[in-house]
Amino acid sequence: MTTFERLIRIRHERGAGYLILLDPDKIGDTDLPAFIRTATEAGADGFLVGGSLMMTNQFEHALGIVKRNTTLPVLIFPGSLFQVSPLADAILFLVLISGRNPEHLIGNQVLAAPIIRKMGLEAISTGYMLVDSGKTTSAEFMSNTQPIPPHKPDIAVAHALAAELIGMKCLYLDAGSGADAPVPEAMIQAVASRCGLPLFVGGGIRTPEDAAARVRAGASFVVTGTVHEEDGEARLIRAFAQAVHSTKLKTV
Ligand code: 1GP
Repeated sequence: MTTFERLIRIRHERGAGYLILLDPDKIGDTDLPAFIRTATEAGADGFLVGGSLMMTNQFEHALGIVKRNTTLPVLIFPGSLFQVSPLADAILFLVLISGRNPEHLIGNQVLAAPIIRKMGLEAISTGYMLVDSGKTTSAEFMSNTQPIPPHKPDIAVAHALAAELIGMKCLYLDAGSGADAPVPEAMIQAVASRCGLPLFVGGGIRTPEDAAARVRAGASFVVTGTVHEEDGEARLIRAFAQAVHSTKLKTV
């Protein structure tokens, strides 16, 4: 079974999946092996590893630790071309469709594709959309793109449909790591109801209630990162996992 199929099965069996993002730059003094084991036992469904900016050379090292301490899917969430490694189960092959920067639409993909193929790494084609949250996030600054205005769900829908028609496998709506506010429910609802692709939602999700609201609106996978840098306790991870797994999609 491919990693993508594993993710789809998780979503099917649990209603929605709960993924934890680890930014190797921000792990700092965290006891990473212990955190990964705790998160695995507490009900997370997988891990994303990556960041918009790498200030350390810890990427592959961190990836190896994550892989050695969990049997859950481990995916690269690449912030740059430097974040490619055969140690992961798969890579979200991001196309920054919300932007108009050719490097993030095709340039970097052309550079990375031969290496990814050579590594035998599974690539999951992902239409990636940045959504404005009021303050400039690292992803927005580093990608030199303009995010989608949060009160314009139709713009997100049109981008999502384009990704679907092009043949991408999934979508990611991201307010950016550490965003002041998560992606609005109305935008998630609009995209999920008009487009059939699995939908990752992340950025600025700080409470289990925030996560549940995103599942209710139609998120297939909820991603949290920053909150665990502040509180790495099992209790919080369990609360997020429970909120994601027990919430049902709201049908209108
Ligand atoms: C960012 O979606 C991820 O790309 C996670 O965001 O760090 O704000 O949880 P946070």
